[in-house]
Amino acid sequence: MAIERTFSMIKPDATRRNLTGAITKMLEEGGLRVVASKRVWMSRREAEGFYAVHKERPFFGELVESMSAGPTVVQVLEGENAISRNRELMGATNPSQAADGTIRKSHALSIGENSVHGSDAPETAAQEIAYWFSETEIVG
Ligand code: RTP
Ligand code: MG
Repeated sequence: MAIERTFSMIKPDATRRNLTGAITKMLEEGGLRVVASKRVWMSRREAEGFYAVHKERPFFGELVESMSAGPTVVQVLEGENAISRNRELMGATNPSQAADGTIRKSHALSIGENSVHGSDAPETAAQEIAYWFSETEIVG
């Protein structure tokens, strides 16, 4: 089993509803450890940079708007197979398709306001962690 790190966000739709603790508890109970965490209110420019891979997608404007509409909690999570484990705990992008017990099934409002983000591969995890954190902010 590989100990990995992944990047996670508790999105503005969730911080607005005071769900930071509830979601973090689901991540911790799912076997992941929070090794870095901070609350940020991202600018439109930061949201555009973070989601640059989606810039041609029809939902890009809406995504940047919702991600800069309030505070986000950015986190680094560590654990066995953390990348895939976090994606399992999150559930499907569209909450109507997410499995019971997942974060999105329990808390997401819609496909756009879906409460959490998690990196999808080792390369994106490394890039996304470096986008928000310096090495000294991560304490394993
Ligand atoms: P994420 O990257 O946020 O962990 O989610 P994901 O892999 O499940 O979804 P992805 O396809 O990477 O899309 C990134 C985020 O864009 C928003 N989205 N909106 N309105 C729409 O049709 C739509 N599709 C995607 C979601 O907030 C999604 O998490
Ligand atoms: Mg994605």
